[in-house]
Amino acid sequence: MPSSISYPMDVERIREDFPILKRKINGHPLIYFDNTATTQKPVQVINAIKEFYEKYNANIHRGVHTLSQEASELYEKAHEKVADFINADWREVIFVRNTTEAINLVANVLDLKDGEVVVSMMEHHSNLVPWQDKNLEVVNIKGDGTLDMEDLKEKITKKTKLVAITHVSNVLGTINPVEEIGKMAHEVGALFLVDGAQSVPHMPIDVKKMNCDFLAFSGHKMLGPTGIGVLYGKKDLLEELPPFLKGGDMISHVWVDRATWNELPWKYEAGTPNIAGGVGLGAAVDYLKTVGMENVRRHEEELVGYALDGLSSLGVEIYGPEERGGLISFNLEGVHPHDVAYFLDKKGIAVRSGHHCAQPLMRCLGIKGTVRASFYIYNTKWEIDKFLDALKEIQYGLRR
Ligand code: C6P
Repeated sequence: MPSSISYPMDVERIREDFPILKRKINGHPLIYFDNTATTQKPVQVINAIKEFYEKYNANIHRGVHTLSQEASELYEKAHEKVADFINADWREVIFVRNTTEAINLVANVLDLKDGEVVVSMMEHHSNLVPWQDKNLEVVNIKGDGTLDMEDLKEKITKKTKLVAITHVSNVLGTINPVEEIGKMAHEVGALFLVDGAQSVPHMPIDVKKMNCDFLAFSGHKMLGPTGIGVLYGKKDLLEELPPFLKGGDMISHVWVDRATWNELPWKYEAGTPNIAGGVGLGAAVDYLKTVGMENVRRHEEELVGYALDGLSSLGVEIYGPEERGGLISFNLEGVHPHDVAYFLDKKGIAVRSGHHCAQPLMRCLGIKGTVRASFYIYNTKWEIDKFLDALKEIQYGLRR
């Protein structure tokens, strides 16, 4: 665990916590630039899960025996850690499987009939498809990859019931002005949902400051295990809305013909949850807090600036604005993105290629896909140099 939270971060020290970074891929040291898809896990998270199964495994809220009590406490503590991380009340933190499930939960419990849902052209399918059976308004993006705020102003009207926008685009890296968008939504009496899949892992997040009604994010994109994610919702709203899934643990009293609901957050956590996953996410949050989210953001800004300079000098096509999260989508003229990714893999470099679950955005950009390099706390400029060298090799091969 890093001991200090000063900047610059001790990246070499951080790297020691990630066993997978010692792996060689195709004879080369692994350079993992696919952090937007999922991040690697430090030993602290791996050990927290291992320790849970070795010492505390039991079902929660269902037994008076010691193990069940301990497991319940650990799981509840994980909610508290996540709540503190985003400045929420722990009862407002619902554990789900991932961002996708969090957004689907909201889509299933809100009554959006006779109203409109406003989304943007840069949404991931997970914040688009769940709304497609509602009346949809889609906000355009500008040539530089930022949200068209004039179009947004026009599309948020008295008919709007919900504005659902991504905080950071997983393709363009665009950081949307969520505080401003939230104000616009609330002015017309609409609710505001933020897809935080690409922001919560990478920058300080304060739900009170953002004033969102819902925030969705995934544990596996912030050092945590897969299968655990979060829906934050304002307490008053969650108390008022109906439950989504029904069954064990989400009830208070049950008769054969009716039931009453448990208090938050359990009202929205039906059935046996991913207890070990929750504990693992708690450990991930502990780790990120030690590093410091301001430091995470600064480190990524530095890496992304360095990579952008390098990529520009190679003359590749770069998508998205200058001011961005820690990811870059690009294309090499005349080479299919999958071929670039395949070549990079031969050098031990993992990037994602394709449409990145954002097909409408690809159509809007007039392309089939991109290559995407995305960074996190353990990445270095040395790795970016290796990545740029590999791209130069591809360009050299094309010229021959
Ligand atoms: N984007 C990517 O490689 P899940 O799969 O539910 O954990 O996250 C869905 C999701 C929602 N919104 C945004 C902005 C996202 O980036 C993602 C996941 C990954 O870009 C996997 S497709």
